Amino acid sequence: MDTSILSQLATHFLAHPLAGVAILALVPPLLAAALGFLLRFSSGASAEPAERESAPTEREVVPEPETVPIAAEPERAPEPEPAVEPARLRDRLRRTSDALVGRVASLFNGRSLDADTLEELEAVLMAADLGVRTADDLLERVRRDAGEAAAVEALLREAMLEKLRSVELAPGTHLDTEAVPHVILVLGVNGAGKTTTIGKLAARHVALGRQVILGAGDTFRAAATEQLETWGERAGCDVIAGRAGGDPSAVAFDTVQAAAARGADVAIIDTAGRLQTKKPLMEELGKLVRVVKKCQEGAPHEILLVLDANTGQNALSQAKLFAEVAPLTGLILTKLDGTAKGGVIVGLADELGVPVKHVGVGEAVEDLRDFSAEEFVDALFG
Ligand SMILES: Nc1nc2c(ncn2[C@@H]2O[C@H](COP(=O)(O)OP(=O)(O)OP(=O)(O)O)[C@@H](O)[C@H]2O)c(=O)[nH]1
Ligand SMILES: [Mg+2]
Repeated sequence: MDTSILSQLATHFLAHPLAGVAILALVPPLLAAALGFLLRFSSGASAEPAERESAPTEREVVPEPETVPIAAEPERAPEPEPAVEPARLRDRLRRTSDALVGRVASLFNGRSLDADTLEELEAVLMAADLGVRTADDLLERVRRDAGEAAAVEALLREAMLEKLRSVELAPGTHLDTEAVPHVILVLGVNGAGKTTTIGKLAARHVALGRQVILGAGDTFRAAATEQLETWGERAGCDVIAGRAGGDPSAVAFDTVQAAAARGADVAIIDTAGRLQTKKPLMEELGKLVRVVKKCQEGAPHEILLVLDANTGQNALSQAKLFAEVAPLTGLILTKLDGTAKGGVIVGLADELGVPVKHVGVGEAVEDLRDFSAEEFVDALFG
């Protein structure tokens, strides 16, 4: 624009009667803005809005675990977790393998199949927690079919595989669901590993993109609810809890209702585990199953019995008692990593015929394995 035009405009503006008022009104805010600008830069303050510091977000109120950096950079994608190689089943089943296969192998080391070695084999099988019936059956097969010492191990392997195959699920179906919500009841005596197994199971369903709700049906022990809540937090799922000492059936009912209302895919209900010989517990569990049946058609879709492999033959008698109060749909045998009594799984398969869904071979989430007869026998026999 021509400067002469600008100077003419300025002259007209200044000659206007309201020019002084306009200048007086504009100057203070302009000065304040300039001063503010200078102060911010001279103090080295960041360009973040002041409200960020005075009003912390919810995330900042909850203390983060120490390993999580407080000033995370939002725009950078998180580093992928290094894949944890799950421990080999063979390593975890080492003690059972030694007690069963190891002893059979050393028994026949350089010896032939005769009355003496057969008697010793009987003792080994009886001590391997297979159960009397199963041990007898295996011995009978060796007598009838083995012919020579060198064939015994392969024959035992084949016979055990056959028994275990009758209780395995089709590969890839272990976490299948039937309905929304798919309701799972978890039973078992004190310390069998119910709550831990529920935590692992929940984490596996969540990893498949499913919404999971847990029910703290063990209302008899205060710590039981806390333990389940810890697993719930870890797996990223809600926990429905009741009053301490309250009615476990009411918690089971609330859990199924909440799962249905929230559109959850899976509801897993924990239960108390007093000794199976105490009648009231069994009555309580019977009632709980009836209540869950009334909540939703088809529920419970699964009733899983958790058994501690360390209890050996006792696991078999526990299973028989639980089967009387609830129609068991699956077994989970835990703590196979720390016991020589894992042979009980063959006895369970033989005498109970209830599918073995999972086996627990450690305390981490990835230690809850889908049961496969072939993998199991391979791990035992090497
Ligand atoms: N080594 C090993 N430990 C396990 C396994 N499963 C569970 N445990 C441990 O066994 C202990 C008992 O497990 P819980 O899950 O509390 O057992 P529970 O059946 O809920 O016990 P109650 O609530 O008392 O009835 C815990 O220390 C678990 O970490 C497993 O597969 N291997
Ligand atoms: Mg528990």
